[in-house]
Amino acid sequence: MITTSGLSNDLKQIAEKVKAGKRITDEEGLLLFEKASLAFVGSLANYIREKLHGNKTYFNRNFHIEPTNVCVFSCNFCSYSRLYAHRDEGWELSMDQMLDMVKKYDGIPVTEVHIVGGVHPKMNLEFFADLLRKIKAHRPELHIKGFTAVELDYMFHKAKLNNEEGLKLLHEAGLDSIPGGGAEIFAPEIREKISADKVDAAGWLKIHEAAHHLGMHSNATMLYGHIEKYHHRIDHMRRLRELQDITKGFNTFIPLKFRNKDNDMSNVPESTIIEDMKMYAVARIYLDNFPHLKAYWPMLGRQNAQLSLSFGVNDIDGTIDDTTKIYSMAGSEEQNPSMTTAELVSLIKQAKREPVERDTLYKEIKNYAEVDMKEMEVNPELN
Ligand code: V47
Ligand code: SF4
Repeated sequence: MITTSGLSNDLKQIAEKVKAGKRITDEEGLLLFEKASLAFVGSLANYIREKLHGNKTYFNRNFHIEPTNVCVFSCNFCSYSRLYAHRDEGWELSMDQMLDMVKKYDGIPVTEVHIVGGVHPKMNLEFFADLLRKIKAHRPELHIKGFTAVELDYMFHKAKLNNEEGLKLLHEAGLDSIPGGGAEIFAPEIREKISADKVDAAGWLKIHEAAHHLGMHSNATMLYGHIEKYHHRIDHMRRLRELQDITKGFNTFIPLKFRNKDNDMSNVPESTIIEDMKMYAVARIYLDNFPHLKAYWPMLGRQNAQLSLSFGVNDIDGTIDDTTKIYSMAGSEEQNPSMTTAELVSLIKQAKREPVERDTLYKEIKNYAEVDMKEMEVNPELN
């Protein structure tokens, strides 16, 4: 229920729009950030979330491969990468090491591998196409979500291919979908200050558009809570909403909270939990054409991810199994991000939501609403 008594007329109008299923404008989005209480945006976001998904809260069983943290770029917020000149301080996985990581999951019912890393000048398109073919030869049904638009842009330029040619080649080699990373903040006046040298907004959007035209789905992120202003966040989401109107290829929007440990922006304070929840809620209200909103728990911490389920979020990513370092290196409280299925299910149930295991494209695999937690502890199939 949304109560509107005591609200100013402009906020009342937004509530009326949301109740009628109408799209809000940029100005209204900005007003929500600037003027609305957390309780108000939360109730609107929750109304939309429950209209779309009821109590269902999705997660998947996944693991990451981070091929390298050596990177030709130098984003100021990144705690993870090492420049090529300092590559002895970083890691570079060989083909065999990466295939061994996949083989470690033989017999374990994971459905997705997420491949993401630094942009290494020697790991080129052919190398990654080969990796994809080898993963698929070993485990054809495993969904490969791989390579941010930043990694793809660099690979395609080096291989002298356009986006369509490069994506087609990788898709044929086994790439199923594209993660949402590298978007940061699209507005050039902020992008130039935090990640000046990598693909710009237009380039990021073109890659996702080309992927959607090839029938591949993708996600979109936004790095928030640093030097950007609210209007930059709205600008970012507007560009995504416009592309989604055309292609309908985005599955999920993932706001990523800036973490400030050990990077060149360590002097910038991190956002408060109120700001974080507001970010999720406004995203749920503004991005009316995005089916899903994800809280990525390794970055936000599991308790805050749980809280976000009351602020529009209907997905908390997956088991991860301690296979990512991006956030632990940036200061997340999740130093060894790994959750069993039982832990994820219990986290969702504590928030009085309905845990549903999904695949990457949101096909439902199992609804855990009626599964007894005691049975989960003793049945390895459910863990
Ligand atoms: O683009 C790097 C972010 C992203 C920091 O598609 C940081 O399902 C906060 O995109 N503080 C890569 N964020 C990770 C990513 C992702 C993660 C989970 C799921 C999906 C998906 C995509 O990590 C980068 C950047 O925005 N990042 N450093 C930092 N200090
Ligand atoms: Fe490289 Fe990505 Fe880190 Fe930027 S965020 S320096 S592109 S690894």
